[in-house]
Amino acid sequence: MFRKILIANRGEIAVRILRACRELDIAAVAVFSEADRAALHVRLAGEAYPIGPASSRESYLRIDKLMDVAQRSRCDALHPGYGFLAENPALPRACIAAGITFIGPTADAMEALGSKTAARQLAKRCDVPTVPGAFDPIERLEDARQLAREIGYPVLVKAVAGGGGKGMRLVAREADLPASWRDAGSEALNAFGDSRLYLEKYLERPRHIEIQILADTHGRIVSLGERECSVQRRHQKVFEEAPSPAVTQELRRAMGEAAVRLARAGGYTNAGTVEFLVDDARDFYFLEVNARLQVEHPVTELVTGLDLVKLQIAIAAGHRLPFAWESIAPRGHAIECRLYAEDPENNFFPSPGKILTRRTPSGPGIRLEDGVYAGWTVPADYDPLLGKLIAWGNSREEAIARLRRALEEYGVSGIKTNASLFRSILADPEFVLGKIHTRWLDERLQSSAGAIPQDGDLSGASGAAALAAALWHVQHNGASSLENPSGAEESASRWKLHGRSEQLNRTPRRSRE
Ligand code: MV4
Repeated sequence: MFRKILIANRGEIAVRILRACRELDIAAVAVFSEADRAALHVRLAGEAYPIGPASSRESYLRIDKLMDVAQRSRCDALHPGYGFLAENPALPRACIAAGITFIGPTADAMEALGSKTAARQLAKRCDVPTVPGAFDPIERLEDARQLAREIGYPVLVKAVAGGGGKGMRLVAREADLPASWRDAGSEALNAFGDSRLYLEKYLERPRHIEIQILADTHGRIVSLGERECSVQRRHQKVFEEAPSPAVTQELRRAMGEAAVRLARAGGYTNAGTVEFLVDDARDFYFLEVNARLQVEHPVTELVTGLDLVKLQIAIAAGHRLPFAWESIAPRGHAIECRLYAEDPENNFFPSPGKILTRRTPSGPGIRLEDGVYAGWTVPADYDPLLGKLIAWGNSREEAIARLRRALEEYGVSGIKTNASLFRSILADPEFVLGKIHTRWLDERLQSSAGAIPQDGDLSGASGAAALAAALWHVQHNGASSLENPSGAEESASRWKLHGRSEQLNRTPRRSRE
């Protein structure tokens, strides 16, 4: 086993990996940019070293600096987390050159799957269904036009180096193809340094369902089942759950077998995710492979009882997976929501800043994975993910009820968060019935623009009391006496409304009542 692991990441995922190291009695080394000097992952690590200025280009993306820290602190392994360099084959290559074990797939496997068209070819070769479309990059617009005519509109123009919706354009008719082709190409060049494009038939309202796999270095590959990730906002996942309300045992087996075949053909090792689109007929189509641990891994952990980070470390150390995939069936149900420092009332604009107070939920079936603390300033330099709140229940209904309850207990002041969005989604009858698809949330937000039922809505009876309480406070103590001096508090939960009415009851009788 390893003696010391470098954690080449920040935020909640760095904290998650630190915890696994601690449980395994492996020393951990954190790295930090100037903006993260006081970050939680730095405080929890036994050792931490600076790697440069706030800009991730000059810190978390600098392979040379990471290798320098790893060698000087005598690490024997490196965990990349997700994002940053996690899927960049140059990182495992640099690790090999430095004699450090990379906790993840090989550079070759990353390369084989990093090109979307190469991955589609691989899928075709091992009988994994793909969406109709190109299997090679398309160089000329004329060829794109030809193929689009054959498969029929609408088509989706995608970047060969893509992923996550960047460099992607939906094209409804031939007249729109030239402009979309140009735009997608320049966006892809900008985002990936690679302007190559291809296209696929556009599926209208599929579900986005992904299979978690684990592969050891001795040839055993197992599927840990699916995660349903259809609730997204502009290609950003908002909710993830396991199992999927749409997946039957037969479909789970078929998708799991397809994912394992693909991983085997790609020479894949360690933890990975195979993404699929699933249509109403429950036909599934391969989309892409994510060659890393994913943000939403905890929902799989909660329904399988496995610790994916510890398993990643064990696999990298050459251990054999101690189970067969036939033995893994999901138990109960888990739902995760991603807590962002964002303003839901201002188009989800990032809302970095100092966290004044933070109340964390707990109780049955609740897990909070976050990387922040009260008094810390969320930097504006990175993705504003604060962390994740995950609920487990015996049934989907119980998991939803627990997540709803935990969101009432959760509260942060000083910055805005997107927590009100989750409260409203969890109350949506369509979501509760599991009738969701990849465009569900965007369509819902569009149709109710500005009318998202906010928790803490000031129209109801308790809302009126809360408003009265707030006004009373302002009149008697000035605006600065409010919990929320800058008006930057998230929408009040019922918990907070209750707290305010208590405050109101404690005040001297003479001025009211
Ligand atoms: C698609 C698709 C429909 N048809 N491809 C989104 C990001 C990347 N992983 C691939 N994605 C999709 N590819 C075909 N042929 C739907 C998505 C998709 C999506 C599209 C629009 C709005 C939200 C979406 C969420 C997930 C997936």
